[in-house]
Amino acid sequence: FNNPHAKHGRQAIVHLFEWKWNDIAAECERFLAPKGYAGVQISPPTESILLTSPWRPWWERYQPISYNLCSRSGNESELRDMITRCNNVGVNIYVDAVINHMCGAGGGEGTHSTCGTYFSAKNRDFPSIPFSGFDFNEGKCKSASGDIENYNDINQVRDCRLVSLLDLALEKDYVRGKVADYMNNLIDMGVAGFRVDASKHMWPGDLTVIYGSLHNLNTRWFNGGARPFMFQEVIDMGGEAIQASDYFPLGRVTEFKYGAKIGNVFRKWNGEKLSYTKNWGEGWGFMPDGNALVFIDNHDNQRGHGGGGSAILTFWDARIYKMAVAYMLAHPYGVARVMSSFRWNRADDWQGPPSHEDGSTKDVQVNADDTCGDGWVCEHRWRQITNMATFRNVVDGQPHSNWWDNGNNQVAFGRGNRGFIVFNNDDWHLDVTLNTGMPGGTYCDVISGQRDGERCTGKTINVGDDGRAHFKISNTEEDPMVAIHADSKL
Ligand code: ARE
Ligand code: CA
Repeated sequence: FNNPHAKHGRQAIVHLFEWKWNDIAAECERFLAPKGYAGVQISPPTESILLTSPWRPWWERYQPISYNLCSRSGNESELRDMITRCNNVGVNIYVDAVINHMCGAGGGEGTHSTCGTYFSAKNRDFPSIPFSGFDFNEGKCKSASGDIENYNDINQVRDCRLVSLLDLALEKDYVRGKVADYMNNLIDMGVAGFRVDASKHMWPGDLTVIYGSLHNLNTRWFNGGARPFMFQEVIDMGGEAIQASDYFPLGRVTEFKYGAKIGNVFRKWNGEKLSYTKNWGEGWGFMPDGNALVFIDNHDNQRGHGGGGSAILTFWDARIYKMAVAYMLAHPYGVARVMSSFRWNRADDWQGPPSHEDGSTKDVQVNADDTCGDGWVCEHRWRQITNMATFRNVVDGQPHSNWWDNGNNQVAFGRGNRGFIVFNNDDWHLDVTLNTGMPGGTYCDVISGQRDGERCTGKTINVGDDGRAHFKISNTEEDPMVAIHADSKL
């Protein structure tokens, strides 16, 4: 369950948060495959509650009403078409699976769902699956309110309602079977794996049984016997009864410490310095490399939900955000996920994706210069980030090497003889000759530009036959970093 089954040596996953299936299909073909992204994490594809107060919040999708594949992103045939087209160009699809719960206890009764399916939150009745009162943990939960009140009580965290969301009795064979049917339907359509939402709130033993009944991946696109890639969303910042390690036997786990720490480093908060990241990864108390799914921000903590706090970097802090994403993509630790967001009014963290008056999601607008418009941020298309996703592919399998730092916030490191990156996050110039470990020649910096045939649209870096190169980076540059790799050699 730990293998993302990426094709063609591709490495980075991108979360196309709230994108419509048709846009994702087009993006796989026109951008993700040519640029070398390995896969896409998609928003939950099931039918969900439809909320109007506040108006169509993004989080309505985390409240399933049925397992019909009919959501704000599109219908089942659009989903199927997208999975097929992305697979055909070697881009994997990973589904955000919301299987811990259904909608909130106060979700009401009626057909206010994304495709009009009837449900009753009050009676715990979801007839289209069907789930009824017997299929929830009401009897099992011991908290006074029925909600999770104490994160240090393991039983509460797993058997009570997360923010009032009706908690499924995953110990029941019947419920496990319905959840597995839903996931198997997607596997058979060709998805490569799942982000398992709210994993902390499910017993590892229950998940073991469910995962055990999942099909192998579809052999139209994957090797026989390939198991789905599973990554569990578990927020473990330390100090709680439930730990990320409880989920290691089940696959990869989100490493939330990564984004929180890197935010402090690049913001220079709490005495952190870039030079302290020489032993970044397990040396910083993160989980074992083989278990980690890493990211700078996610759809929750970029807007103050979930874990991480105010240190989390997002596109709103574009300059240091690009540096942090570049650092993640250059560094060998973990499976890396890039966030792709929409803009929202920051006072209203609930605001859903760019939408028309009727609540339907807008198409993603792509500009002539490859950036996006109409409210879509498309961080994954920012040149610095796209080119570093390519860097990660080029240096795959190479060790972290040739570390240099100035004792402050200027650092550099390489990846064997395939790539080298230099950062200047100090308030003064960087001017230094470093051993890059790269073969001699002229390289194009993939941050300020990129190689275009024989020419370079950005800075050029000359590496001597001894592997040494001179780097000058002003602290006032738009992007105070330089990166070169084997494929950027002129
Ligand atoms: C919304 C409303 C609630 C309302 C509920 C039901 O905001 O007020 O009670 O609906 O009507 C998302 C949103 C929620 C939203 C929910 C359902 O973030 O605001 O609730 O959708 O629409 C914990 C979990 C972790 C979870 C975070 C957000 O452990 O799994 O909370 N993250 C995932 C998703 C979210 C999603 C859900 C789960 C639910 O990524 O997008 O919620 O499907 C400490 C703990 C963490 C805890 C964190 C925050 O750090 O260690 O475990 O995370 O605090 O409480
Ligand atoms: Ca639960």
